[in-house]
Amino acid sequence: MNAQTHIGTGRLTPLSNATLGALGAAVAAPAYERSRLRAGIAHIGVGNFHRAHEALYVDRCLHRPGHEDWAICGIGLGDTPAARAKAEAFKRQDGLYTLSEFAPDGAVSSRVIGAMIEYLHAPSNPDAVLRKLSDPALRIVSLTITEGGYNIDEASGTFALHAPDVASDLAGNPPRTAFGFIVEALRRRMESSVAPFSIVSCDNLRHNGDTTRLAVVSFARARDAQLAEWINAKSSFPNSMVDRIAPRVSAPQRQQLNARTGIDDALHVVGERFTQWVMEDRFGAGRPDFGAAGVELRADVPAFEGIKGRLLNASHMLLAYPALLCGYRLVHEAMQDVRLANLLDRFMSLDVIPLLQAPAGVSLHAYKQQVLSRFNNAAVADQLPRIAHDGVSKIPVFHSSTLRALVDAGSDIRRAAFFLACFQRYFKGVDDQGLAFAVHEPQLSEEDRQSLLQGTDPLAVLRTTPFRALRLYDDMRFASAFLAASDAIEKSGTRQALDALLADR
Ligand code: CS2
Repeated sequence: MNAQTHIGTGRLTPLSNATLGALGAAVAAPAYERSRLRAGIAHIGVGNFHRAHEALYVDRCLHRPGHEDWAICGIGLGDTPAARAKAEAFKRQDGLYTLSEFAPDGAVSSRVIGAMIEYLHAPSNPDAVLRKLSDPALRIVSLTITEGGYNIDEASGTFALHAPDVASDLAGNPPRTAFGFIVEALRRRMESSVAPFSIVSCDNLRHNGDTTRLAVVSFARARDAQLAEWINAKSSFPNSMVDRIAPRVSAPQRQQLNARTGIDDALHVVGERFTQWVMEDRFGAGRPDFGAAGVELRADVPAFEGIKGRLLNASHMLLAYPALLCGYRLVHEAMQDVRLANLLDRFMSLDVIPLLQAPAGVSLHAYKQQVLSRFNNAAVADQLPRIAHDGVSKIPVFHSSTLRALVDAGSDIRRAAFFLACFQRYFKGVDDQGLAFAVHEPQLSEEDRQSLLQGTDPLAVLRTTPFRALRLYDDMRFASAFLAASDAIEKSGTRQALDALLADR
């Protein structure tokens, strides 16, 4: 292969182990010897977020001595043409890809991440995945399978054994879900007296480690009670708070960034410069020196999860629906609209912060300001449809505790009611100018979809499965604030409804 192609010649260098030594100065490359690495971590769900976050921390670890056994084996569960194309690209590029980070002033820095040394596409070869997860060298399994992917029924707080893919895995078919793979691999490990791996959730769930334990142990119990006990007693499930905004990368943006680095990378990912990972130090089977790589190992992770989910993620959701209705499609553009920026500021200051306990050393006011300025980062150009996606799974996670507390305490519920009224209107898929946007709600049940589309129940969204447990439709004060907000949006449009909300202090 000819690796001698350079920026300026118009030709880009293909990315693989063979070309790593020939990359230009515009990009940093791994300084460790990849051929000496072994996979100690398997990651299920290798999306943009994982590649811009955990893989970066692992890459830093691999630059330290004694870390050869901690590389990553990526595992993809998706069975779509796009998922297959991604698996092909990982193979072609030897698991290598570029990460470009944007500072608030627009400065870009790019580096090639070498942490992922293997990639297994599970639907093509489930046995290979089971073999990998049963390998004693594998000591951590981490997950980004989305907030809805844990199959927890919001109302009962239990793992939904009847979900179709879970039921198929439990019936003894080749696994399709993360739980099917993890539990079968743990069974093999138990049988051959190999210690279990630790399981690290990197999704934005409340108590994500405890939730993962609940899901894995419930799945195992449905197979074999003894196995469930073994996993519960021997495996570790550290809670962690993960944070980095990693937008989708469009084809033109990828081309532009590739032209800058001189690398023809089909898997280029981007992120803001900010990154944070706070994790409990509970790894029964060992871990890399995460602390040296910038991970904060602390015991008070739930407090961090609380502030991150209820301030940052909740504000993302609160921004996305009214902003889409106002006609915006990018986060930083919506933030230039002072109404929307004020809505977020007041929501965080007045509705959420009084309910939170700050972790030691953290100022909630400073945290709020940082969230606002991160959303304002124009270079990141995050997409509102990305945030709006799967609101049915995400809103309950990030907003339920706040909603519950505001209603119970008789506090001001107008911002919360306006938010949910915007969410209900969002299902129409048309903004205030009459322009259409796509609505992606993969977890919405058919029954809920029908009731939202019929439009006969003015409180429909409050009665959908994810919100039913909160019984907001039964709370007179909330229901009437919700109806008032829906009416105002209907009559005068989202902007004016928001103006009225903000004027009325
Ligand atoms: C976003 C998150 O998906 C979402 O709704 O809020 O992806 C967010 O960008 C990250 O959690 C930031 O850490």
